[in-house]
Amino acid sequence: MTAIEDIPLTDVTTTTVRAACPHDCPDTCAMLVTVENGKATEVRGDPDHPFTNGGLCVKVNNYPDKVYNPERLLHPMRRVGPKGSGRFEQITWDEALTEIVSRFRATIDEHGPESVMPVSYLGTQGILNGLNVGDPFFNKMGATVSERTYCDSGACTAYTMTIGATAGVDPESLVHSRYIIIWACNMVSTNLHLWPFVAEAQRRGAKVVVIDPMKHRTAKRADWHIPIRPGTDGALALAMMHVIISEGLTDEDYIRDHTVGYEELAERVREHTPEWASEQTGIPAEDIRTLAREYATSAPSMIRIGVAIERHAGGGQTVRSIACLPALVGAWKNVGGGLLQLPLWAHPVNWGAHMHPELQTPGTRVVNQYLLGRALNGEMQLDPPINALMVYNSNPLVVCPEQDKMAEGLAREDLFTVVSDHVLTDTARYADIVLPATTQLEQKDLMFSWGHFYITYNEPAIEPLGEAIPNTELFRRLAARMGYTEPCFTRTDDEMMAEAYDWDAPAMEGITLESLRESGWARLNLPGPDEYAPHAEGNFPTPSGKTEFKSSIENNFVVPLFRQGSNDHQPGEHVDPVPHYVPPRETADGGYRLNLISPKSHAFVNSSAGDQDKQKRVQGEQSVILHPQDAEERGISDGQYVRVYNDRGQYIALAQVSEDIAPGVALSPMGVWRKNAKDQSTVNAVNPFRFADLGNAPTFSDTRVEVEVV
Ligand SMILES: Nc1nc2c(c(=O)[nH]1)N[C@H]1C(S)=C(S)[C@@H](COP(=O)(O)OP(=O)(O)OC[C@H]3O[C@@H](n4cnc5c(=O)[nH]c(N)nc54)[C@H](O)[C@@H]3O)O[C@H]1N2
Ligand SMILES: Nc1nc2c(c(=O)[nH]1)N[C@H]1C(S)=C(S)[C@@H](COP(=O)(O)OP(=O)(O)OC[C@H]3O[C@@H](n4cnc5c(=O)[nH]c(N)nc54)[C@H](O)[C@@H]3O)O[C@H]1N2
Ligand code: SF4
Ligand SMILES: [Mo]
Repeated sequence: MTAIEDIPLTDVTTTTVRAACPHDCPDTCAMLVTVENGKATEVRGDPDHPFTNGGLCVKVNNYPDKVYNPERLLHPMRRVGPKGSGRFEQITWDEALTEIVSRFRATIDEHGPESVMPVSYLGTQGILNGLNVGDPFFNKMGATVSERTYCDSGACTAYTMTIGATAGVDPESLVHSRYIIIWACNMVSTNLHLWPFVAEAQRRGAKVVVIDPMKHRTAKRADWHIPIRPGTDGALALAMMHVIISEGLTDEDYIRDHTVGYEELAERVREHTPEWASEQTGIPAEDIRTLAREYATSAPSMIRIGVAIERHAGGGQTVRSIACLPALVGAWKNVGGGLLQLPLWAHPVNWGAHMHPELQTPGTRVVNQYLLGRALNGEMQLDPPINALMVYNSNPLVVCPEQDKMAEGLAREDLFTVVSDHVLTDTARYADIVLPATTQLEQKDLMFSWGHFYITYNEPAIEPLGEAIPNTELFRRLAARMGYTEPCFTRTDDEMMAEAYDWDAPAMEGITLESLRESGWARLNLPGPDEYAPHAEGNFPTPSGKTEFKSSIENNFVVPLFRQGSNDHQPGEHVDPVPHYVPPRETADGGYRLNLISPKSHAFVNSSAGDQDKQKRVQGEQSVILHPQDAEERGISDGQYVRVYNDRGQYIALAQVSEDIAPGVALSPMGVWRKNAKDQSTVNAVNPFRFADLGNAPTFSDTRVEVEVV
């Protein structure tokens, strides 16, 4: 074979392929891939895409390194060493599939299909290869339904209860906002391509406020950073409403025409004075008044909530309260006014065609992945126990809480585990069979977005490496071996793509698969960002058609998208229909005095890229940021290794002492692999398994720890 450098320049065929970043990130960037003689040499952002605007990010701009990583899994493998050792031997696809299917069949025969459990999330966000790719297969099997609620499901429940499943504000309309509150979102790291729209608004005179325990990259660019105690945002929102109502800053016409339950809300917030909220949040009462007044009197005023807003006992009610604010002041009347959570709801994705919930046996057991450690190690006393696990698009050992219980469960000799991934992740090391998956450059897909109004087409740029296959092909092969004959199990990628969206929906007018393939992306057929004010005249997709201060949905629920389409066992327990305060669950009384939060890393996407050299260099090792006061009390100096611990577990972290973090709060970014950590455990070793109040959301920010020098 001729080495690339030996080929005369004139013989090199260079093409540019239109692709899409696959990551679970609101930006869903349009990528251009340079391919030279069949090898991808570069990725860059599409300069014509209004959101991507020519740039990718530190997580992805060396994507070819991920594709050609020498550690890539290129063949199926079978475990030969003890679980967790990472010792495997190469086998053929035929051997792998035969073994998987015979082990699945054996446990189904002996214990029933619920003894098999899939574990997956958003390793790729593609409609074909992402969230729902395995759902039809496991629904048909009757396997335990995997509830996947660790990202925004509590916020989705709360948001839907209040204003319905609406797209909310077009992120590009933010340039028109005059007052922007960025609430629990580190945009410059996690939603980078939205920042230029905020910066443009700021240039035009808008005030940008960040509410966050950490003065992070985004907060440093804001006009006002308001440090808050984690998990107390609900108190702040209620007190803002108290000020707005008691000082007559409401929009009476908007309230009369487009809301229900105002009397009950006004009654509820009467007791929630700024002084009361100050005690909960640590924010001076006068600052709370100023924030409420400025927010209510600037038009258009805008709130961007991050996913982190839901990660504590009262996360759901917090989002309920925040979602009431725009209607209270009539913010929705203007372009650039209102609330931005998940514009995903603008995308008419044909979810049913991907999940096939009708294949599910009614009454099938549901187990939440957030409890996976307990489900596997026996503490949940499941009957039947989980004897076979299939993991794809996820790395649960890093992203789920109670990491030690999970490691204990995964090490069970009687558990048969299959993992499909790009590399041998922490979870894959415990697998009995590992399967090689293609990366985005080797597979075809169509991308929705949870951060903007564009659909993006991902054309495969190169041939699959080794024997890697896309998830779609993996489930076609498995279904054939299991003898599943429904038409959905033999669909080609092109056929799946044709079903991906509801092409007849008004938002899809003028968009076809052919046009998408040609141009790489298209904006949904909605009014432009200079005109889009979806709720200027109300029209909320709630039962009443209004913002529901008092919700007509009075039971807790999980959006079916997060549970393989299942609507079983719904509705959940009764919920007070008027927003109220739910304080953090864990307090200093237990002896662990620091409130730990574990938001996203700057250089990883969840745990993805956590093993890539460049990203590891940028991110550094597992760290913990402490306020100088807290560090001094414990005799800790910057750069020292410390032990972070509570009753659930511990990990070793490099201490960073900084005024940027609020006193009493410790911050450890998530995503570091156990394999790369000092004592083989990372921040999720200490996080709790308990849910928040709505939508079975996680409580990663509702954790108490102590820290000591090692
Ligand atoms: N670089 C990078 N980008 C990513 C990801 C990644 O892993 N890395 N992951 C993607 C995914 S899956 C998601 S869900 C999004 C999430 O992105 P974001 O919504 O930005 O969420 P986080 O980064 O987890 O947390 C944001 C901020 O919330 C703060 N915070 C934590 N608890 C509380 C609280 O109780 N109240 C308040 N007010 N603030 C709090 C943290 O200090 C942090 O600064 O990012 C996406 N983009
Ligand atoms: N402490 C703490 N924990 C958290 C969070 C937090 O903020 N703090 N955030 C939570 C949130 S918001 C989220 S979204 C979850 C994320 O949880 P996950 O979605 O599990 O995220 P990743 O760890 O990135 O795992 C994705 C895996 O899928 C693999 N993958 C990527 N593409 C493909 C593919 O095409 N095929 C196959 N088979 N595999 C592929 C990747 O290599 C990677 O190993 O983590 C949650 N956990
Ligand atoms: S991770 Fe997000 S910001 Fe980075 S390239 Fe992908 S979509 Fe864009
Ligand atoms: Mo997420």
